[in-house]
Amino acid sequence: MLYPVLTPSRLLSDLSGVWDFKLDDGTGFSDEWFKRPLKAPMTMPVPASYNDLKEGLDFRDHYGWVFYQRQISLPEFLKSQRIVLRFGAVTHEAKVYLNGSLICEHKGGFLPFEAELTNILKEGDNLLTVAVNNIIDYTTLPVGGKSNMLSGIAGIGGGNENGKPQNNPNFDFFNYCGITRPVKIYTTPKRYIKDISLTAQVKGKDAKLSYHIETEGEGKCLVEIFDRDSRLAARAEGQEGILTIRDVTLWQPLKAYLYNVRVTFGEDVYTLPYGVRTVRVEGTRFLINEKPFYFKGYGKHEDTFPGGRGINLPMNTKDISIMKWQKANSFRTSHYPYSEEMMRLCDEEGIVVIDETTAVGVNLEFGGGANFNGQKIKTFDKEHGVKTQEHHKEVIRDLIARDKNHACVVMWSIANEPDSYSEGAYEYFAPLYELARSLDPQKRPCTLVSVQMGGGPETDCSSKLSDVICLNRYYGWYFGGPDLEEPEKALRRELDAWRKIGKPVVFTEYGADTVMGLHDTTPVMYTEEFQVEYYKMNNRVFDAYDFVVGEQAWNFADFATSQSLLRVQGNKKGLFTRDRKPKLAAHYFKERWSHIPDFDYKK
Ligand code: BDP
Repeated sequence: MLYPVLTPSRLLSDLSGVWDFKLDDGTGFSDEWFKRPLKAPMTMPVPASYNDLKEGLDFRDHYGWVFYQRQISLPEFLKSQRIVLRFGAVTHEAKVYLNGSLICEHKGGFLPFEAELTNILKEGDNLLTVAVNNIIDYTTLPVGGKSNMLSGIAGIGGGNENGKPQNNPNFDFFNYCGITRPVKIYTTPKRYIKDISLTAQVKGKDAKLSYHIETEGEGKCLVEIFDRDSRLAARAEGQEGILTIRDVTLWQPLKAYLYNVRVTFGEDVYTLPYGVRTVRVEGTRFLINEKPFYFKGYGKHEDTFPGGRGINLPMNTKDISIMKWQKANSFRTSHYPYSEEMMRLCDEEGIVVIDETTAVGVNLEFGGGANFNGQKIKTFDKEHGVKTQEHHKEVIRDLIARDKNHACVVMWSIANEPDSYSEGAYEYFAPLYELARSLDPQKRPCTLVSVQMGGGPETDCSSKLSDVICLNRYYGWYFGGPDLEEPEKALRRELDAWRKIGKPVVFTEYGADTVMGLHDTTPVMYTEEFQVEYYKMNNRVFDAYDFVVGEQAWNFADFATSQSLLRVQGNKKGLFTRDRKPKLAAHYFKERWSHIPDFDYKK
């Protein structure tokens, strides 16, 4: 799927702004709010999550539908063009109406979707209404349940019944919702370029690029590649073929280099920035451009105040600047695909990305299987367990369609902390890996991110399915903390077991909650000193194992969650506060990572 851009043949218009907005009071659909202007609407910025933008729990914890509305009109001179309405993301489900008629529906809150407006736009004003649903359940990704409690992370609980229906997320981040990414209208000629796929092979100094152009309609295709100085580097005709770039400049972590691939098809022109690099796993090494790479970085969230999960371009830029200050080179898009704008920025800045689906919470074992009111249901129980597999496939399809050309993406994460160790897990996951591998033209490595209670290589189906073993481990925090000695031994024992399967291991999460400003001479839990000691212990162990090829701290920054006894106005495991001020551990990692090279750290 192509990102909408302005080109000599395509017009682009951004519908960001203040829209009309209303929480559904239960009559939104029966009274057909989408048919006429909303009565007594509030104002609401688009794009943003709505939850923190008006005061009160009823608003923040609203359960169900909300309505967004505005008028749109387009200039007459666009009549000859194909006109497309495009949403970057609407969390979690959308129904889009134009002049009172449903024109498209979409499930899944973190990937783009489109509706063609070409023959349905009227002259003058058109009423655009978007109904947005924030309900999560056993069929959605992320997974959640319904409760009458005002609390709950993954079964840790601790809330009070208040009788109102609530989302009960089976995951540890606030269920921010709304139209969270840009809404755009773009045009194309009637015969147009639908999609572009590129794969590079590097031979000596040259790169061979296999390309495939999908078009609507027949015609001639021209593909030209320009270097950064706008010099033609390669040229070919036809919808598919091979281009040779001589003396190629590779895209490298932290040394990005992007070519511009310009495709011309009849009247349509589209330009795609493209970095040439290779990636593969060999034995216990993760090779980028054939050199062993070491992941230094974090799991992140798209989470800022007050826009929630709404796109925040300045913060994205700031985050990458901080990463570079700290000598990090990578992050994981925990626990959902990030905005296309962030992915393009990572291509530009040379940040390496593990690209994750929305599959978080596919695990009903959290809290001892007591989540969702203590029902003790097995995750893959045919009758009562999760019903996410079909949607999971859709998400994988759409994610790869969106991100397949990004140089920054070096691995797909199929899920975060699923129940990958109990009955039915292999049968659930094997087809998903197969699908990802068949769809990705670049054949990137695939992984899933394993939860600590899943045990080791014998029980976790990741050991069979994944190219890289990704571990979320909390030795010295949830497991054994505040003691760090016994947890260190346990971590070593676990790594001794993983060594036997001969695959690279990346720690995709490890961390300790730390409230900025709490200090002590003895490192006690929640102080900044404890966080540093915790990381020193874990990192010492990682350094002792040559097949550990990466460390991604949990989390880059503090972030919002549901309320519970273990969450102090959110999750405080950030190396940085939510407004990006460094804790002691941020300085510790800056020092550590300045001594760890991006390549050849472990020979
Ligand atoms: C892991 C989850 C992550 C949580 C983290 C934590 O993958 O989303 O935020 O634990 O507890 O289980 O901080």
